[in-house]
Amino acid sequence: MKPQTLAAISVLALGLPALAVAQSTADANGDGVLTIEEVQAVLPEVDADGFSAMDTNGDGALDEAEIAVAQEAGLLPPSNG
Ligand SMILES: [Ca+2]
Ligand SMILES: [Ca+2]
Repeated sequence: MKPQTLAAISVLALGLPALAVAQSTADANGDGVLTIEEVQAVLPEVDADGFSAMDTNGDGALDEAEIAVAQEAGLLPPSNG
């Protein structure tokens, strides 16, 4: 195994929660929260009702905590999916 590979694995293991990776993938504008448009870009089957169910504080965007809850509830796929 090459040193670069080991370093990459260490970064993954120590640093980034898998959640942050998924969030950054879907977070098209990089503001740290997911709007319904950003969710639907990766999960077209999510409708307004589904989004509202995940947006527990009703601010129109999913923050990190809301995404985590949605993933635990099975409303969003796991971060590595
Ligand atoms: Ca965003
Ligand atoms: Ca919210």
